[in-house]
Amino acid sequence: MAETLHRLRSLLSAAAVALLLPLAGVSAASAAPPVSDDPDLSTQIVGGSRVSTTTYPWVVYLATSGGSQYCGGTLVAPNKVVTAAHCTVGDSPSAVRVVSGRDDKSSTAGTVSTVSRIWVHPSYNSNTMTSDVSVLTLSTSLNRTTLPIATSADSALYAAGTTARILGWGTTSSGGSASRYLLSATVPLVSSSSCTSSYGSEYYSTHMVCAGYSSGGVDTCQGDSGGPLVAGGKLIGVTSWGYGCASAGYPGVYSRVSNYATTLQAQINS
Ligand code: 4AZ
Repeated sequence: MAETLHRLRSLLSAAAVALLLPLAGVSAASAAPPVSDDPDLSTQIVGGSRVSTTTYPWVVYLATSGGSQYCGGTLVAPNKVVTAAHCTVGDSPSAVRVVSGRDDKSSTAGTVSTVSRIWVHPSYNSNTMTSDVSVLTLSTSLNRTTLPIATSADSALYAAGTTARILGWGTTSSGGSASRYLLSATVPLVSSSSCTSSYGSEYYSTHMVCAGYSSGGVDTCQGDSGGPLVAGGKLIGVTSWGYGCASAGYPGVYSRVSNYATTLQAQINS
């Protein structure tokens, strides 16, 4: 599926960044929280802890027809899910399932929805990872709380240092195994100048936003792609890429939802 190719690209991209910016500095603005007091180290992944879809009813995951989770997503209307283009590009709607209301992937809780349409941003570029957003239309509407998307009026939500929430069922370390349970953490948004210091020309400030502690330790990871970055009660980012996961000096990179708001909202309303 699309995600597999992205993992390869992430590795190549990481190597290129390491070669180009071997000593890229990042201002030490925020310290990561201690990890030693985590009450449950078995679920302590990239700084995450277990949460429930009862608390976050709009977080969903994408699965194959065989039920394997491979990406995240956000319910933004009763029949619309925002995810990453790299999660869906080239896929047939019949190959995708959207699972909602299921904290534990090993359970049968919640709802498995089929998909009637996949829209991939027409400007999505898998080399630059710009316009990494996609909208799925569900065959049947869900009765679940939705999350609004950030618009151009929400620039304040992108201020450096803003606390944002990440959620997903992805891997608990770079190259590790995926989480059985929904995990979540908060991370501070990183300024565009700092993210450029990390990633150089691979970071496109109009298309992307970065989040993470300068010391690393808390991050999204493989399989979290497509899932939400949330602040101020809105979807401000879509998990997209990064150099590994939770590495010091290399924050997670998210599609900047406000940049695509008009285009996304047209799809959500259609
Ligand atoms: C991925 O490959 C991926 N640390 C997602 C998020 C991040 C890196 C890779 C950010 O799906």
